[in-house]
This record gives sequence, C-alpha cells and structure tokens, in this order.
Amino acid sequence: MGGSSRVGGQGLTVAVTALKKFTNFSTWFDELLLKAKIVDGRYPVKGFPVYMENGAFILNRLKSMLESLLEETGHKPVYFPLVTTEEMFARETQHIKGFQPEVFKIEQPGERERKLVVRPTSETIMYPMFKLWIRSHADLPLKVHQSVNVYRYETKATRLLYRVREIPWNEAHTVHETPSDAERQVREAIEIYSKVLREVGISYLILKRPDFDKFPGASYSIAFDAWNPDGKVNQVATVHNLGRNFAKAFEIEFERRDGSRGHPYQTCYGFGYSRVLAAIIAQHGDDRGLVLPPSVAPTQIVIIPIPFKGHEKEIIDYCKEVKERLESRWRVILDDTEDMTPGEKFYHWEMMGTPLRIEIGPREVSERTITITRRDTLERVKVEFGDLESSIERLMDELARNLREKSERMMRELITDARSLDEIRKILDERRIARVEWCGETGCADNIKENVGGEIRGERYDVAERPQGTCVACGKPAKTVVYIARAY
Ligand code: PR8
Repeated sequence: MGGSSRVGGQGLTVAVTALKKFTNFSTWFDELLLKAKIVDGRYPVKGFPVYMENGAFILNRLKSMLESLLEETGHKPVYFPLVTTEEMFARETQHIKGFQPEVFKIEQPGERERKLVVRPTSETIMYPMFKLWIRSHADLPLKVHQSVNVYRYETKATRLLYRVREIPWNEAHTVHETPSDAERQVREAIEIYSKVLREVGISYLILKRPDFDKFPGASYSIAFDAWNPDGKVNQVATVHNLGRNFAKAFEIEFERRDGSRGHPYQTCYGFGYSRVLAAIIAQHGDDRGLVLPPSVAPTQIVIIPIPFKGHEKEIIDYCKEVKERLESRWRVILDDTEDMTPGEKFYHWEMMGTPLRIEIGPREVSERTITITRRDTLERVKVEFGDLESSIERLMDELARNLREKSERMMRELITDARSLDEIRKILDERRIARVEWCGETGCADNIKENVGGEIRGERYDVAERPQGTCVACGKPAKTVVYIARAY
C-alpha cells in the first residue's frame, strides 16, 4: 500500500459497509463459491477442496502472471519431489520445531519404522540438492521456483481457500554470495508480488513480522496482509530472509572470489494462490456476486442478444460480427442459449463477475452501435461499432483501476489508531485493523493477544513509521509502530 500514515477509521463509507459481505461474510462467501463455480467444499476429506471451472481458471491465470515475472527476473523453473526422509526434514532445528505438528507422513511399505515426510514447504527437500549444485561464486546467485501443492495438517480451523491442507502455491528459493545480495533479493521478491497483486487490484499491508512470528528458521519475515470484509486479515504471500541458518544446517558451501570458503545467504518466498483468489473474491465482490478484474476473468466480455420478433436473424448476425472482432484480444462468449430470458442472463453473468456485458437488440443493429455495461459500477455506455476495440480497452482499464482504487481506499479506512487495550478491542470488534505503539517485549505482545483477541502482525516494511509515545500495553517508551488484527 502507498505511503499513508493518516489516522484512519473515521467511519467506513456507509453504503459500502451495508453490503452483505460486511454484514455476513461467511454466508455470502460460501454461497458465492458454489454458485460462481469457484470451489466445492463438499469433498469428504477436510481441508481438501475441489476447484471448479472458474476457480481453477483463475488459479491458472495467477500462476502464469506470477511465473512470467519470476522468469523475467531470472528465476529458473524446477520440480522437486513431494517427499523427503524424516532425517532430512529434521536438519534445521527451528524449522522442524515449527512444522513438526503439521506434517503428513507416509509409512513406507515393509518398513514400519521409517516414514516419508510430505512437503509442508520445500526447504528441506531442495537444500540437500543445492549442496551438490553449488561449488563456487560462479554458481551464484541460484534462483529457482516451482508452482506445486504443499501439505499442512493445519491445526487451526480450516476454511475454504483461506486455510486449506492442500495448498496451491508458488515457492521461490534463492542463494547468494553476500548478505546485501540477499537483501536485494528480498526487495525484488516484494516488487514481483506487488506487481501481481496490483494486476488484480488487491490491497494489503506489507509488514515485517515480529520475531516471535517469523518463518521457522528465518532471520526475518515479511508478509503481505490483505484486508478482508470480516476484519480478519488474509496473509496472501510472504518473503523470508533465511540468512545462513539453512546453509549451515544443510552444509551448503561455496568458494568466494578471494578463494576462501563459506556458507552462502539464502531467501525464500511463497505466494498463496488460493488466498489470492479468496482476496479477489472478498475485496471486489458485491451483493450480485463476483466482480472480477479483467486480468483473471474466465469470460471478459459476454454478448447477450435481446431478441425481437421478426429481427432474430439480423440480431444474431450482428452479435456474431461483434464477437469475431473481439475474440482475438479478449475472452468473449456469445450467450445465445434460449432457455433463459435476457434478464436471467444478466443476473447469471453478474454473478460470475464478467467485467463487461454487451447487449444487442434491434436498435443497436439499426444504429450499428453497441451498449456496454460495466460490472463494477453497472454503468451503461453506448459506443459506435467503429470504436469497439478502443472503447472496450478503455473500459477494461477503467474497471481495473476502479477496483484497485476502491480496495486501496478501504485498506486506508480500516486502519485506526488505538491508545489502550480497550480501544484495540473495540476496533477489532468493528472488524478494523488497529495501529498502536509497542515496546517490542514479547510479554506485552502476549498480553495484547490474550486481552484483545487479535495479534501483532508487525511493522510497516515499505513506510518508516516512528513511535511518538508509549507502549499500548505497559506504558514504557515505545520502540515501534505495529498493526494488530485478527487473522486467518
Ligand atoms: C513458506 N517457504 O513456507 P509460509 N492455506 C492457504 N494458504 C496457505 C496456507 C494454508 N493453510 N499456509 C500457507 N499458505 C516459505 C516461503 C517456501 C515459500 C500460503 O512460507 O509458511 C500463505 O499465503 O509463510 C503464505 O503466506 C504462503 O503460503 C507461504 O507460506
């Protein structure tokens, strides 16, 4: 999010917060997932949802958008195995401590004692191979990525898309000569993730997690926390600086330019596809259903003929002509089925979040015009056939920008300053995010967590915010400005 440090939360736009997603998020969200063919949660294994045609389509779009940015910046694609041994998995002490309770294990046939660990993330799977691949500075930087599923036996309540046990993500892992190379890589990763999220209009805070909440084995962790209508932030991606912790545990060594030997510096970062999908639905959707940014919409334009007795053929012919002109650039459907009225079709495609709807009746045919309705504002505009492409392009851009700006506004409005635990509690109860000053002590963080039902998510990474006063919990001089929210 941009560099604002205003005191927000002076009352959310009333018209906006009257939306169903703000008053009854779970029901709204769950109904929409099924109706819009995103995901079906009725599969009989908990935490393993079934992605339906539109959900799978959007995941694939996110994947190709992210992967092309990763590959443009020199990340090579790899595919590592799903499993490792318990011995390898236990190499890095903090890492095993963090993940032990969450791993799925496979008992090897005939060898009851030895089990295979199913990846909850791939550090312990990739790094033994990095040890073999890296010899000297000439092999660095090493930058690889893969889009795969990882598996975590989540102990917190599972939730469709937000907290699943089969997690579709992209993970990238890098190795560098110097600490400043690793720092630079952290910034590059943040930039890549920001670009993809901008493409889909998602707003978030980039937060440096407090030490007690960093990734197991990392030196520090940066997270993207997206706002959600129910007030629980949605961590859509994280970037971790691993320092040399894993390099030491996995004995990765290289020969430096001056001939000496040492351990390299590592980073890793993950982008949760299903959580980004959840954020797209939750941040942009409205009472009529999905509102999809053009970059990921399975259907970007739907053409709906408005039948008129005696003009059927010319209307359909004109619809086809329009479709032909558009389909080389956009994903277009001509909905000429006869089992639904135009009104029912409008309702259906609004539910599906299709960015633009074109209606064609006898008037459009005779005038050679096109009537276009935007999904986000439901505004209708009439354009000339000759201006078709440029008008569509402009409307798509405006729609994408409007979604992004509306979401950014909401992010700013949700942040509210608090000066006491009571104030924090009140802010969280109103489904907002509290900004407070904190002394940095874990005791105070625990105190806050116990008393307000939300947790310290961290301090801003992209904006320097200096504390002016005292810790919200103990009253001693504050060391940092942090954000507190409930989370998925
Ligand atoms: C790492 N190692 O593992 P991370 N449901 C949905 N999405 C999830 C879930 C879940 N249960 N758990 C995590 N994610 C590092 C970085 C390699 C890659 C998504 O980091 O544990 C979240 O968006 O922070 C999370 O930010 C991301 O995976 C990375 O997971």
